[in-house]
Amino acid sequence: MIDLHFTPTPNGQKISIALEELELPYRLISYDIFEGEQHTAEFGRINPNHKLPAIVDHDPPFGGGPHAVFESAAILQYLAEKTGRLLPADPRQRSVAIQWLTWQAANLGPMGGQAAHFTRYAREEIPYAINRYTSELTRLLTVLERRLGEAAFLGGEEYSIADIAVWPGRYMAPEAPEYPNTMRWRAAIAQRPAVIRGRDADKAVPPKYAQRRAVLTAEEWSNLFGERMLGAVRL
Ligand SMILES: N[C@@H](CCC(=O)N[C@@H](CS)C(=O)NCC(=O)O)C(=O)O
Repeated sequence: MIDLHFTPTPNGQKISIALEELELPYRLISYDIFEGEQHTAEFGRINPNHKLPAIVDHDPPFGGGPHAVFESAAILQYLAEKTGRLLPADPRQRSVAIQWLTWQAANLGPMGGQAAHFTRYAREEIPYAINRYTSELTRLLTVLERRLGEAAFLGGEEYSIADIAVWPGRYMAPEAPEYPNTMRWRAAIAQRPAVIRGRDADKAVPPKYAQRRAVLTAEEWSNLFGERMLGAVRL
């Protein structure tokens, strides 16, 4: 059994989708990050970075008791290696898939996150920051579009954890006809039964997550971006 520590955002959905694809039994443990439920010492022992998602595998392939994994890309890789699925067996193709998985974790995820922060959550409108991060996001989406113009999936001809890493964020974004290859790839993956089940893993998505421009209370802001966030990692 695997415990999935989860919040209903694209990062969380990556893992619920992978677990559904791999038909691994899991228990969903939901967190309200606006309420600061990720800041407990107990969760810090599972993820020292205090962010969702994280998993605890009670039956790791190497034995020795429960194993905790944090960072969505590391979790995807762990699950693919545990099952021998969702990563190409061919070493060259596997290397390509790992490159795109890393590209999402190191580029698209963080830059998209900053673009969302400055357009949706920032307490003051800072045109320089909005321009910087939305330009970088546009550049990365263009890189994605070009890749999906030369191959069916990010790793090549095989659907893999690289696609699962990128898909939830692109699915949440509005339709973008200017990126036809990305839209074709997005629609194809959206039809997979496991993707539908994983995407809807927690139907009780708080409306706060879906707002175009989020209006947070002082406590919610502190939990996500202020003193309460810092307090969780201070010794
Ligand atoms: N690089 C991390 C990002 C995790 C992350 O930022 N998670 C967000 C939800 S999408 C979170 O837990 N936010 C709560 C907080 O920042 O306190 C991953 O890929 O797992």
